Amino acid sequence: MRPSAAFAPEIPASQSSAFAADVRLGLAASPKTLPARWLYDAIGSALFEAICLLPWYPITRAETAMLDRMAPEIARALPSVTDVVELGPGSGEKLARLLAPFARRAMRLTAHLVDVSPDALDAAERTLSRLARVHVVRHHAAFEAGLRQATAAPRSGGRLVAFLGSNIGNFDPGPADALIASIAAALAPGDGLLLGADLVKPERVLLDAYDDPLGVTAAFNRNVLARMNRELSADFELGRFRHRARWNAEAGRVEMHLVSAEAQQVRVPGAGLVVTFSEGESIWTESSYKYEPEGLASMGIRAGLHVVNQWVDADARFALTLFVR
Ligand code: AVI
Repeated sequence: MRPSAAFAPEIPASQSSAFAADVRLGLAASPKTLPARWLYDAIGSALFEAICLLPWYPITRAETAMLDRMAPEIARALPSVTDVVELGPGSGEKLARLLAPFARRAMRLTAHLVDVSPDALDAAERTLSRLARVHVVRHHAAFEAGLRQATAAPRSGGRLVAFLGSNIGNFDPGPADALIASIAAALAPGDGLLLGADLVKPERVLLDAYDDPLGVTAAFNRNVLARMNRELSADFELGRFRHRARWNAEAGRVEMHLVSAEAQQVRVPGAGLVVTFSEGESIWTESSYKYEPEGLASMGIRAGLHVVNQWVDADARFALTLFVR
């Protein structure tokens, strides 16, 4: 069934063809996969904001509280910063807290927001409007492309790149290293990188975080099927797919899957595909890597950065690491 006009979002042609290309590649592969960035349309972004409020998902709360405590120290360690780039700002709430002590200085700050979701950019821009002397520049792009755009812009002082919320965890180790290396390459000597990342914790705690009892994460995951229905005229029946989170201890990651409850065929005309599922076969929709504090420090060091400080919330098992080039 096609979506009613009221729910049909405006999709730029380049976005929808990139989605179709990823769906074509991912659902024809074995195992079937989809890049996690497609979880974030308007509904997915709203569901992710709801996940951040859940008692079982500690990342956002822990990091927000740490930023409130540590932002003045971070601002003191980077006295010349006038240009802040955040990759994946979400609601912008954490960036507002990070920027508060910077914005109290006399100089004008430029905040570059990089996100694939226009809804997230709208929300973050609204949140930052409460800070005086902060000029917002939006980059509707994936992280690497947005980073290139943001760092090509002229700047009057030092630069801080904020990569928070354990967004790094959604990258496999090779691409994660490559992204940190690109960030490091965009920094001049004295510029900073603030990396917020989730740490390994007991399996039960991780499974509750990624398969919460309210079913919000399940809805977030299943929404990518609904998105294929809306944007690619697919005929996925959402009830025939189960949300599954599994802790892969060897790889150090939580995986999200959509598991076909039965053998079935699904048509995805917008991607030129008919997809066959066997019972129990899954689409792997996201990996969330979990780290040890030393591993996070090494990631920056491998990219030529120095660790200024690392703060660990021992209860939530979350780390903020400040690097300088
Ligand atoms: C955005 N990202 C860091 C979240 C995570 O924890 O991997 C996305 C998420 N997936 C399920 N719950 C939250």
